[in-house]
Amino acid sequence: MTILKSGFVAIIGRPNVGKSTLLNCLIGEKVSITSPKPQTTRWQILGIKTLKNAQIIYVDTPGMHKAESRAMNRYMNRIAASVVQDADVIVFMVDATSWRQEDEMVLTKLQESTKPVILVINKIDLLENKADLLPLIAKLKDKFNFAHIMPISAIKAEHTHELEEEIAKLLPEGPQLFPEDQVTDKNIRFQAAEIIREKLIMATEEELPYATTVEIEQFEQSEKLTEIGAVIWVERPGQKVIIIGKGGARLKKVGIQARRDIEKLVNQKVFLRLWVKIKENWTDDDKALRGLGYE
Ligand SMILES: Nc1nc2c(ncn2[C@@H]2O[C@H](COP(=O)(O)OP(=O)(O)OP(=O)(O)O)[C@@H](O)[C@H]2O)c(=O)[nH]1
Ligand SMILES: [Mg+2]
Repeated sequence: MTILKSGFVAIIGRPNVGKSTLLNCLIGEKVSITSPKPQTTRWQILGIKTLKNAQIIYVDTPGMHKAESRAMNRYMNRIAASVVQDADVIVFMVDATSWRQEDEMVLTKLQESTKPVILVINKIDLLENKADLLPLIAKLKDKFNFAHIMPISAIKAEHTHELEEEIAKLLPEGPQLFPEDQVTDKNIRFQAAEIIREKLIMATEEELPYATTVEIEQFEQSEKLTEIGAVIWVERPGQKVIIIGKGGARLKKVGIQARRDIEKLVNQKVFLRLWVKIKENWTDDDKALRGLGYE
């Protein structure tokens, strides 16, 4: 195999437009968690795609949102901004069904970039009439000189192959940067924590998805079994009560769902133990954030 082109492709946009769904679709594996709730992704996550002549390194990012006061939100916005700076190609993703102020904010940040930007309009499967896209396209064409404008559906893999072809054309010349069988930069431990967080986000409402993080305390793999002990950190005693649920029902459900997904990931039986603990105000405490892996 001869790799002639390689580079980093930042996938950016406001929360919930479908960035992580696109990453998983392009890689053909679940490397980044997704949910119907905004601000799901909190880290930069690489999805590595090795083609015959090129290696594309997609970078999933936290959705950029209005600067909030909490340290956690500042951290997420900072990651997204730094990924943009280091990228060779930028995929700016918006939702075909709604243009918001936060989209405008992301676009403003892109004005400074000298890299090619592809506008990806996602969720076109939700449109009754594809012609409904035309006003949005016309408006955005006026605002920025995009390298391409591509309407897609990440969830149905519609036009995602064409998107990849256009991305590959824009990559700079370069060597193979990762082994060809590697699909992400994250290890199984990280992915297990993320799977638990995804199930928690799905099982909780209102502010709770944003007040939780998962820390793997024990991770032991033997020939037949992976044993995992994880702590779910929350900010307040009331949140702990909610996550545990009546008679432990909610925590049990989260554990069962997470275990099933982790078993698929490691291809063997998993024994998963979950604890819920309180670290007051961790989302707004820089030191606590660093301690929990947000660096
Ligand atoms: N109908 C439809 N839904 C989609 C599509 N792509 C993503 N979604 C849904 O949109 C929601 C958000 O998807 P994510 O991939 O988590 O969005 P994200 O941009 O990564 O969100 P953050 O990580 O919060 O920034 C999920 O419920 C997805 O299933 C699509 O093409 N069509
Ligand atoms: Mg995401």
